[in-house]
Amino acid sequence: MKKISLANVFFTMVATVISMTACSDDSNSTAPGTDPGEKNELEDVILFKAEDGSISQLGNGEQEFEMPKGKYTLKKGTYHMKGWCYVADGVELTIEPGTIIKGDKETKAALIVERGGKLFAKGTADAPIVMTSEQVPGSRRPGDWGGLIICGKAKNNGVEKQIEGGPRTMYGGQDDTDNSGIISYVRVEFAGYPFKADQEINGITFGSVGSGTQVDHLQVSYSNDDSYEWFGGTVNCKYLVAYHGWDDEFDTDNGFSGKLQFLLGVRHPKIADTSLSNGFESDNDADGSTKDPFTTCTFSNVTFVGPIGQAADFANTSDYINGGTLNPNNGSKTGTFQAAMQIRRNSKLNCFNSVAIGYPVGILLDNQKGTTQTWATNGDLKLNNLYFAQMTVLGSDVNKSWKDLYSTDGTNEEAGKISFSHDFFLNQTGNKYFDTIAELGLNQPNSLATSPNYGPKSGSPLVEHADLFTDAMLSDPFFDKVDYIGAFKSDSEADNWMKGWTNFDPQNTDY
Ligand SMILES: [Ca+2]
Ligand SMILES: [Ca+2]
Ligand SMILES: [Ca+2]
Ligand SMILES: [Ca+2]
Repeated sequence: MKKISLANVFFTMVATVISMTACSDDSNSTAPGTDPGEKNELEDVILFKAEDGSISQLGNGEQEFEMPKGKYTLKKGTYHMKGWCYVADGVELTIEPGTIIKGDKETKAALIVERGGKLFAKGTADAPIVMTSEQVPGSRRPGDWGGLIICGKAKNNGVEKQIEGGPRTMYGGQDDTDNSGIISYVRVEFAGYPFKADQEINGITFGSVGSGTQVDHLQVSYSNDDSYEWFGGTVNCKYLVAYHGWDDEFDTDNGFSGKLQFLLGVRHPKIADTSLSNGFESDNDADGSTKDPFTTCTFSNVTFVGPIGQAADFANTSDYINGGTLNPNNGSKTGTFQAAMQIRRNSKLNCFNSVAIGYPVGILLDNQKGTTQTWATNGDLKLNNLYFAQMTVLGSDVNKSWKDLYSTDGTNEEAGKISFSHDFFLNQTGNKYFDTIAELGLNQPNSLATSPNYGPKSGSPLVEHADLFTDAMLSDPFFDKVDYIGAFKSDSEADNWMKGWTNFDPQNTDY
């Protein structure tokens, strides 16, 4: 770690004064380091000389770089991030809209907001902030750099823990309203470098992030681990896209209790993780303990697009799922797909008003560790108004079986009986199963087609529902009380909240 020298403290004070007095209202300014007459106020503080001589390198080049205390504004421009850059306690980092940060491959670059640090990454629909690969178009792969990690002081159900993936950063505390800043209109592409085997940084990791933090309009594409993972915390999130990720779309652990609405997860048929890729993968903790706070996050209006239907020849086998041309060959193992929703290890995840298509298993309420099925029976885990279509099996109680098997302990099966998960799904308010994806009337849910569109056509069974928000769990004003199931009201441009700021072809974008 970089030691904070007196010189740095001095620079910090200067930088703070400058950034507080002179950083607004000049959005037409050139990228840092391009004006030879002007010394960049962040030079040798958080920005350093890059290989091309410009002052555009975020981090001093060491593996771990702690930003000195102070407030910094990264002007709109393109930066090369090296190493693990800690937005440490006492640091406020603002990133201007339209900024592009390319993560260094050799140092597994990652931007890490620590407890007491704040990130204001507030892009716009027209000028999102992009954190992406430094590789040239055509050569980008999942895991080209680390990712974005945000850690706060909200509760989790373990002791203070070090965040997954290698960096020093601890997460957790007692302040559920903790504020880590604003992350809005941000894309994270080709992140998830495997630090060690099975120790990846996710696309975006939230460690005990508090409800004072604003999170909306995020797209994670081609992550080499989960697209999003929450470890405890209370942060609420709206408008999230997980696109062609490696492991799970939305992974929730360690007592996460946030509210989430309008989420899209889309699989690539050739990419799945050795741990099995699921839409939701949810644990109370790794042991399935009954530690408080429980994982009780509440999702509404999710659209999960699984691998079935993404390619005519799709097979859920290790031969087929080899990463194709996107395999980074960096040690991350490919695997197969499992469930749209795997809720296990005592999680009490709730999901309403959502649609899932084309997974090998629809729902897996897994009692291998803990008593998740009991929570479901008791109404502590609610899954209502869910429409599933074209799963190989609707439900299973046995992990890695891919069969509709009944089990109350996750291993011993009761022959000839349909699974608890299957039965539970069909007996909840408003849930329906459709044999084919086509019956749902989605415009074009194949992500490999020329013009994918995950919205429902008029007349779709997903639209024009009254009373989708009657459950008390959805009474909070955070939830928009909409009349449709899934992430989108329709297939029209007007209802496409992804318009402008998302990018579904980051491989070929000239950044
Ligand atoms: Ca993970
Ligand atoms: Ca995972
Ligand atoms: Ca997990
Ligand atoms: Ca997984």
